[in-house]
Amino acid sequence: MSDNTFISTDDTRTLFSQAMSAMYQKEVPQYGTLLELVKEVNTHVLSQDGTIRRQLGDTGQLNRLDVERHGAIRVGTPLELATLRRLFAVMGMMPVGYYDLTVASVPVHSTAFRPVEEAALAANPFRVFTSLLRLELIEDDALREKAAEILAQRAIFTPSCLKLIEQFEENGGLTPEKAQEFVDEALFTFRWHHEATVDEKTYDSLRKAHPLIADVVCFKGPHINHLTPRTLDIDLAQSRMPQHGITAKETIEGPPRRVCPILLRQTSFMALREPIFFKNQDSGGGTHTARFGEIEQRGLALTKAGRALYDELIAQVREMTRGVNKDMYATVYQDALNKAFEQFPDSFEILRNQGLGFFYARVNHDTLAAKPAIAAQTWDELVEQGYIRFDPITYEDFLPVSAAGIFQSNLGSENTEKDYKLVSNQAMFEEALGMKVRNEISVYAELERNSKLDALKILGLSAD
Ligand code: OOG
Ligand code: NI
Repeated sequence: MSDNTFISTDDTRTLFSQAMSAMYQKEVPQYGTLLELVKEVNTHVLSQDGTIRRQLGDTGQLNRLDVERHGAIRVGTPLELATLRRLFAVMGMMPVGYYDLTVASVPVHSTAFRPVEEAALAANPFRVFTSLLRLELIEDDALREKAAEILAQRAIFTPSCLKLIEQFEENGGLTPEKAQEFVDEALFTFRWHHEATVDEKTYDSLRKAHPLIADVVCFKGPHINHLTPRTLDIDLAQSRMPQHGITAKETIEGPPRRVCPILLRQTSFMALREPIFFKNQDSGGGTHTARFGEIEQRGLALTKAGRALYDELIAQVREMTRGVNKDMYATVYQDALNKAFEQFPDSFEILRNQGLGFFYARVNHDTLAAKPAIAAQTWDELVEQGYIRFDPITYEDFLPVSAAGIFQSNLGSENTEKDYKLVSNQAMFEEALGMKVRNEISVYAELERNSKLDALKILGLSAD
């Protein structure tokens, strides 16, 4: 079979993310409302703000905005995680980054499956935050063994799905027809199931150990627990939520509002307390909170130095808000955040000059046509003379502290203050995954480097 009979992994990813969005809209109607709100806000921002419109256009993000989503799932065993790695590869998604959530009392570690190349990101940056339960953190031996036993019995992928993954791996691609079949089959894994696979007593004891353990262990599969659209103005979206009947959490996670957005800002709301049915139970049942709503605004990807400064300022905010009582918290937090981030430059030019963020180098073809004999020696001179423009590279990943805040605000309040003794264990996660995760900073560095090499080539200059 020749290569051009295969659909691109980008197209399979788009088919899948659209199918997942349609499925989630049916499962969680409020998600549909959220999509409308985000669309309304984005249309408003694009009509008001020419700079954002140009920047998104120049970095290939105008088209992707409408399809841009991230989802999240949680799995229970190394085999489930490793098979997900193979499933996501069919859609051109690689594991990027390692997140240790035990620091926030959540017994999982995670990665994000996402595309990494510039063209693939422009086509559709669909990402799935994927967590693996750390069973070893359940202290009670009997309960831990019981959880492992329950997980060992389930099969979260359909046989056809597994077969299509194998076909992809053997042939190096799927035909459009097979890709559609793959999407339908893969979707099964992420569906919500009202029937728990355990009886009420087992559910309760696992839930008591940690609500997340019950969420992972007691169902047929790793239901998608949220699907997040990207807004261009999260404050505006948040302020319009009540008009749409949505009550968001009080504070927005991540950096404060800025002229030049950095990293990621997120807010979420409880979506559903869903009725569930237990095994061996004819009537009644219980409820489970698994699914929620979330929106996010994305900004500049930071270099190692930029990220270190961000982490330092967030630590300062934590100091400033320690012990503040609940009623005052949102206000004090907001002030502390604004105050601390005065130390983070808020101009793209300064951020670039200080090496705090990553940027795409773009050639201005008009300048090149008007002045083809280039005398500039440095990047700064190329910028000054109008040959080159630097546009911010968007952060495509997650923030563990935000993720923890999101986890906690949606699990229900009971019993989530655990002091887990085990330290982060990337090696153990990678062994389960079956490969190493890509370091996110090096992914952005490569995007920047490639754009510079391309630009130099267009300008007819050498790369040294
Ligand atoms: C994942 C939470 C992390 C985010 O946006 O930070 C996440 C989960 O609740 O499973 O999606
Ligand atoms: Ni999320």
